[in-house]
Amino acid sequence: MIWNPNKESMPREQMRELQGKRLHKVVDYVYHNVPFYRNKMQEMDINPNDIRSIDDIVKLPFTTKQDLRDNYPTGLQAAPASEIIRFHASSGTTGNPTIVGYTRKDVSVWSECMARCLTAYGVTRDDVFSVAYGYGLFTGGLGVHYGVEHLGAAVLPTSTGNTEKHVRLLRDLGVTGIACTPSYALYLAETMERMGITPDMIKLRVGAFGAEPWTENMRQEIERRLGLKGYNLYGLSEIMGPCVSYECECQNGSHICEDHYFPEIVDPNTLETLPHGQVGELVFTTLTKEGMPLLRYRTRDLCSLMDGECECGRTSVRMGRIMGRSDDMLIIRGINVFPSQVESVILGMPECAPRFLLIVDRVGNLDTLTVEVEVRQEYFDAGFDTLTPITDLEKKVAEKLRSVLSISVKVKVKAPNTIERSQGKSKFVIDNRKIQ
Ligand code: DLL
Repeated sequence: MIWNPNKESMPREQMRELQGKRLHKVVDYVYHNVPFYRNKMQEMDINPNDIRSIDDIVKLPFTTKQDLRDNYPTGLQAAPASEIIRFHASSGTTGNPTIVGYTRKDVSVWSECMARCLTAYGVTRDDVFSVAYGYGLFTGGLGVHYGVEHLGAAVLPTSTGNTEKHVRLLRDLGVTGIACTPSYALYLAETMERMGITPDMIKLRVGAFGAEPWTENMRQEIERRLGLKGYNLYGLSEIMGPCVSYECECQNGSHICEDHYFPEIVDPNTLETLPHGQVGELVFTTLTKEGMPLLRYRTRDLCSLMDGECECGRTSVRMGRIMGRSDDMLIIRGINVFPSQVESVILGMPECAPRFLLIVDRVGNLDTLTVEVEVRQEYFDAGFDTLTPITDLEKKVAEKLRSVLSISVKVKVKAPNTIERSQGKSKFVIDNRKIQ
């Protein structure tokens, strides 16, 4: 089944024509409503009339997360405040989150894309679907929730946490679909096993997994332990949220909702456009967004694009799995974490030296973050540990990190000069999860 065959299976020529028209419109819209874009375009000596077809996209300026930060909180918003009906926010690097405002039309486009995706997974009105992404500022919970309702299936807004209750609800309500991070799916499987509940005692058959990188091995393990078929779901808050792209039953790449989000792959160093098939940084232009439209937004995600009609009948360009990032962002339990956030906390604590190490691990299917930090020499020399026990300082740093990162962190305070110094570029992160 295809939810919107007019768009999802549109002949390529027609799609490019539609994209060209929409691109002209969105460029004209931001030119007149977002000073940031008007200034950039004037500097480059281009105006909306120079953008006539989708091929003209290469003439346009790029947008980065730094641009969003510099224009915090709503400097890139194009719609008037009265038209905004919702905000979401994603983690920033050093304090400021990225705020995204949505108009009613944006939320409706988003829900429709989510319905396309759920239909591609085989979800119908007869399903009961548990949404176990976090509800709140994160786009996962509400984004999928609205899609399930738009499709007409029944939504169970479980969010994260209270996993045993969740398992009981899955069993008692005969829940057939679930959306969550792949690592939470494994944690759920573990909880189920501990409770003595086997896959044949529940009715789950479809899983929508994303918000963090995962592998084919993880897919097989989740499928076996939960007794369902697991599909990839990709998205990012700056562009919309979940469902910028989705897998179909062929599971050969993820179909991009190309009538709304135009994809490009560029070389992250030269910013030159790369041909489909080559791995590079994924860049999106929103073609229909009203709240905060973005031109050539650099996602920092590395992947490749695939042409050609898929056996499912959809004609949209597909993207391969995310193979890494061109920046240092980590995704821990679905939360975006930048080493620079940790750095800013540590620099703000007089007891700590500006020397730290992040160790990411996966313990029993849950990601953990340990931060090792050195105490300053003067504190150490002053018999610091006898005055303030190390455990108190560890607790203090952990609390501060938790409030900035929104995840719990284990902190180990170490004696001066014990964290390894490297000759060249400092190595701040050890990621032991091996998920890529
Ligand atoms: O993670 C939106 C989302 C929610 C997607 C629920 C899927 C399901 P952000 O918090 O802004 O938004 O994080 C976006 O997460 O740039 C990728 O690096 C990563 N990411 C998202 N989906 C996938 C995926 C949401 N399927 C960042 N595979 C993106 C790999 C993913 N990485």
